[in-house]
Amino acid sequence: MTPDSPLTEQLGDIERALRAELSQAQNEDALEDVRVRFLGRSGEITAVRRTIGKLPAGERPGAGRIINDAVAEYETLFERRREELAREALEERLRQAIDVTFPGIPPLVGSIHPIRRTMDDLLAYFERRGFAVVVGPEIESDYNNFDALNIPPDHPAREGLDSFYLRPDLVLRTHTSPMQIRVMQRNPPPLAIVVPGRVYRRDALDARHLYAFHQIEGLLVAPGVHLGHLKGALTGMCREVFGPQQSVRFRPSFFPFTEPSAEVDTTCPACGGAGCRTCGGSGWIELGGAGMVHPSVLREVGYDPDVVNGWAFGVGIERVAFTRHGMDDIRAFVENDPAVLEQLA
Ligand code: FA5
Repeated sequence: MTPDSPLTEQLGDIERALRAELSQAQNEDALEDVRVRFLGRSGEITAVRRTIGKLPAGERPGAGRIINDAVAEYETLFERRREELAREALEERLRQAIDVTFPGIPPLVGSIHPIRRTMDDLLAYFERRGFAVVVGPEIESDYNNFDALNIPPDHPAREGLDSFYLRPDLVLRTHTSPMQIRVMQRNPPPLAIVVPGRVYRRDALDARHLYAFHQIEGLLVAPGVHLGHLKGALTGMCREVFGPQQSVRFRPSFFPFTEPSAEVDTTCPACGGAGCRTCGGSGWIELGGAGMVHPSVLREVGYDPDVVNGWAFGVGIERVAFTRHGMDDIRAFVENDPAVLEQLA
């Protein structure tokens, strides 16, 4: 400050500098720094006030008023900048909290699990053909699960290794076939039923095996029933869920409760039949077992095998669903990864 500078000009310079600094200040702390430098006890204004003493006595009150007016103006500038910063801070917080231009998060929509859907489709196929749907307990007597099905006590499936025993006489059913016994014991022939349900086995987990999985049992008992009906029913079932292009084969096999017996295979969905790890190199995936109900089983429930005969099948639902969706590992159904389930929906 030079003694001959007019006071107002000097205050004008200070105001310009102050405005510049205020516009640079981005928060409360920076604002406070500016205040100290301009209005603080050792700030610029104090320096200006000190010069009043050097003025002639008559000019001092006027100079004091001019300075006070200027300070009042500076205070207003501070206040405006403070409000501006507060508004900006609020807007920033709101921007972070709700950006109305941001695409929304679509709600996750659930879907029917692919196992349930395949089960429903298989049941619907048989219901349309007059089969009744029945369900039964997952805890079974070993009589229903084994003995009544002509599975002798020395059969490997009866050893604890393959089954989960709860008591010496109670087992988590290893297949849906014990429902054949329950239904036939309570109902006279003819009958046509399908039984969906969960079954349990001590199998080692791999691309084709779970230790809790689902089966559908089918049972038709009436006079004159033959293997051709069974083959037709299962071929039709496969066409329904896979479409006509999928190959299905019937392979002679053995079950103690059917004679003759067959296994139903389909082309491996992972390799298209070339052979891969999923199908153990065979190119085929086993869907289920089937056959003509063994006369011993019919006799066991009080039916006369000379009057009625029947066919039965038990199909693994996971295997059907996994073929249907062209998967390479059955475990995906129980891992329940939402991304995978969404793809299958
Ligand atoms: C049976 O369970 C017989 N009760 C089927 C049957 C019923 C035959 C009526 C004759 C008359 P098997 O053990 O093969 O058979 O099993 C049938 C199907 O269940 C298999 O073909 C397969 O599709 C499925 N399955 C078997 N074990 C597993 C497993 N650990 N994980 C997933 N699916 C399995």
